Amino acid sequence: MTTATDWQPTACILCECNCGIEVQLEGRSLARIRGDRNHPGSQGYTCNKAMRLDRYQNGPHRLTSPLRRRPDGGYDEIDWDTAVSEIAAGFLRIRDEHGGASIFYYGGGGQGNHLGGAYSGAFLKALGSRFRSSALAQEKTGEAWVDAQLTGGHTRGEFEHAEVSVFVGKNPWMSQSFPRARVVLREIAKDPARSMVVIDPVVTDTAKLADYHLRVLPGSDAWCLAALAATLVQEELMDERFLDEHVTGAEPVLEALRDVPIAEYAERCRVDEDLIRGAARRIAAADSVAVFEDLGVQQAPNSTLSSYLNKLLWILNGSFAKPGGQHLHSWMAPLMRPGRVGATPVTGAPVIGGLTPCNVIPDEILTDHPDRFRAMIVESSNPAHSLADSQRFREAFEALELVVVIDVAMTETARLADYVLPAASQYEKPEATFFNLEFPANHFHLRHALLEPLPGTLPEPEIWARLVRALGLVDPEALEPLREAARAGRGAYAAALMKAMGDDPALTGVLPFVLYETLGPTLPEGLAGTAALWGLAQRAAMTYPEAVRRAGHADGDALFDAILEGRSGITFTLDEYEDDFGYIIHPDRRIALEIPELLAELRSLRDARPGHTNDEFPVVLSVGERRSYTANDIIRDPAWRKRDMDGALRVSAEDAARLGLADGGSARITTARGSAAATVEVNEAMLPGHASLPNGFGLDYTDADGHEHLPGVAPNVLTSSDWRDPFAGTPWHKHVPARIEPLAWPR
Ligand SMILES: Nc1nc2c(c(=O)[nH]1)N[C@H]1C(S)=C(S)[C@@H](COP(=O)(O)OP(=O)(O)OC[C@H]3O[C@@H](n4cnc5c(=O)[nH]c(N)nc54)[C@H](O)[C@@H]3O)O[C@H]1N2
Ligand SMILES: Nc1nc2c(c(=O)[nH]1)N[C@H]1C(S)=C(S)[C@@H](COP(=O)(O)OP(=O)(O)OC[C@H]3O[C@@H](n4cnc5c(=O)[nH]c(N)nc54)[C@H](O)[C@@H]3O)O[C@H]1N2
Ligand code: SF4
Ligand SMILES: [Mo]
Repeated sequence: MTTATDWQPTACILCECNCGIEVQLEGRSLARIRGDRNHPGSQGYTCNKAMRLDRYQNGPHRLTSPLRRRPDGGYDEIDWDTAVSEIAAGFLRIRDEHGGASIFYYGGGGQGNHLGGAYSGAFLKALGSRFRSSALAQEKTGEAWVDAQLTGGHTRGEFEHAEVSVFVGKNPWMSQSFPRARVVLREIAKDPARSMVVIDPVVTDTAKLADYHLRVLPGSDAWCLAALAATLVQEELMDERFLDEHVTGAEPVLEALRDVPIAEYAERCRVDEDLIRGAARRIAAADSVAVFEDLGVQQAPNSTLSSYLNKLLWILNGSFAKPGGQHLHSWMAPLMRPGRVGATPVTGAPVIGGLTPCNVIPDEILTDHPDRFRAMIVESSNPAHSLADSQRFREAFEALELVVVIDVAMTETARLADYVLPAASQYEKPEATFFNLEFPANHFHLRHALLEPLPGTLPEPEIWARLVRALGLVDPEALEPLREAARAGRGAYAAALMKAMGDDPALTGVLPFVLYETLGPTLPEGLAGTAALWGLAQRAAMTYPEAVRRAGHADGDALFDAILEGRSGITFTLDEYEDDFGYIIHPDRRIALEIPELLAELRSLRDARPGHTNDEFPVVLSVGERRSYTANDIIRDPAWRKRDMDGALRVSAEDAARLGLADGGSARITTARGSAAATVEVNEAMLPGHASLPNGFGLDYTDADGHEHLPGVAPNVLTSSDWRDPFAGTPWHKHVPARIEPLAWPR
């Protein structure tokens, strides 16, 4: 038994770093929190946000009973058996009437929880559902499309050791995203032998530490990045040997870059030409270059082209497969299905990595098309708040025949559901994420439950198992031999599983369910939900045999045991730098540089001008900036914040003077899609003509005293699902043309 004073290892769930933390409980509250030094990735590091996790775990926002919607829009509490059987019957009916492909799945995990979503596939496959999406399809799919062609994998920079670190539309001081971000950024800034390049219109906390701050005009990154890459080519600063030995298709790319008019493009992105050339020369002179692109380009015009161009920086420098460079890496489970591209049933939009672009979801529902989506399951996500055009999304939800939401809280999305299923929180069940993106040492952290599930709630693996059972499509008898084999031991189990899947291929489709039902009961108390990890551990050991052994695990079973035992996380693969080449999927293990569609877009920059503003909407509004107290929609209680309580609209002093806005006053923001009122903050970091609003605001919350709160602006009342990248369909949240008018002066 643990006592109240024990420090228990777990992780922070507020961003994809999932820093290891230790928690002291008082009753059911996370009373004290500190960084866990034994965590192999974060090594004791946390940011300010982790200390506030009790506001996620406890509060009146927690759901404690399955809910069923009444015709009048209210909800009745129902028991789990009723909920499960009605939901299963509802989906079976929709499958019978319209086919399983009309059942759409969204989410599957947020910043801290991917284990539950690993079980959803069994239910969906059993029904014949084929289309799904998640937040990744409104940020990372353009980059994934580029990566699929270059290498077939996902790359990450090794900032801890890079001589030059480049951040493109990325503010890691606030948004983190790689281990120990602030420590690493400070080290880079202090070390005269290392440099930092930041491309951002805002003087962010990261930009303040930069040696080269390329303060682009919002939405002009393609021109800036083209000029940077062109400098490497035109000044002959490339690593020719690397290109000869490790790259194919370079010539057409170099040819396109030779044609780039650098001085003119510098002017178009409003960055001094000498600064661009200086940054390019610094990159060229470096032994190692690591690059991180994020939402500032991924959610802005020309986003897929910008992904391509920034990758040219490290490729032309040959900064791959060496310390401090850019790396491919192993996966415990890939976040997207790599390389896969298909099309959506109604609009034919690109399905990249298996994900339907978030922005087309309403179009796939609000239509008479026979193949439209008719039903939806949302797990651990709040799309009615986090996807473009909240209003249209709500209309789409209302047009669906059946909506089920699995969440810990009554969210904006849950309020549109026919059934809401209450999940145990991430501190009440075993959890893990597949944000395992590091190289050469890649880590995986299984967290054990700190607390019993809140009464009335269930962990997702159990929810999905009940739903699959209720479908009645898997014969429970057929699982009996596997149960028996599992009791006999792992070796017997593996053999029996192979045989069972051979005898009945349909079992492969519901594998996570089979593992949960048969291996689950033999696992240590409380860990049944980790059964799917046994399968993933086997796969990792087969896919990366040497790297897994080098990390100290003899085989898949040993890896699985290490995962169950390693309370602070483990290293699951340990690579050597040369191994990077082995992760390239092309048979020649070379980077395939030519992407004709994007070279055509690069050429078309010549006749284009950055910017989408007009007389009616003259300001560029970035909707969804990461700040010190934002964490997507994970914490609803506004009292978790220590400052910026209203999520202020940041504007430059010039714009404030021109528009008649006062610091602390309020303003009306209007876009072609919507309108909202916000508190104004005059901020010298902003460029004239550019304003910003944070993400994670506009969530309603009723506190324990019954007071209702609705702080800040819900970002996506202002965005339109039409504003999106032509390749990947990713939204332009950072580039919304807007009008800002004074509403009132501060009192
Ligand atoms: N504190 C906090 N951290 C988080 C999160 C959170 O909610 N809060 N969320 C996590 C998630 S899900 C994600 S995806 C990451 C996102 O992490 P980031 O992408 O770093 O976050 P943002 O602040 O959205 O955008 C980054 C930068 O883009 C800049 N930008 C705006 N327009 C342009 C442009 O036209 N060009 C360029 N080059 N830059 C531009 C902004 O000024 C901003 O500094 O953060 C993660 N970390
Ligand atoms: N305008 C604009 N929109 C944006 C962005 C932007 O910058 N601007 N950023 C986008 C980005 S990058 C992202 S990643 C998305 C994020 O948006 P979403 O994908 O909606 O994800 P989260 O906000 O993380 O929502 C997590 C949900 O999971 C629930 N939850 C927490 N723990 C558990 C659990 O254990 N089980 C279950 N079942 N549920 C749980 C929470 O209550 C919450 O409702 O927002 C996107 N939307
Ligand atoms: S918010 Fe991210 S960086 Fe901060 S402690 Fe949590 S996981 Fe670590
Ligand atoms: Mo994100």
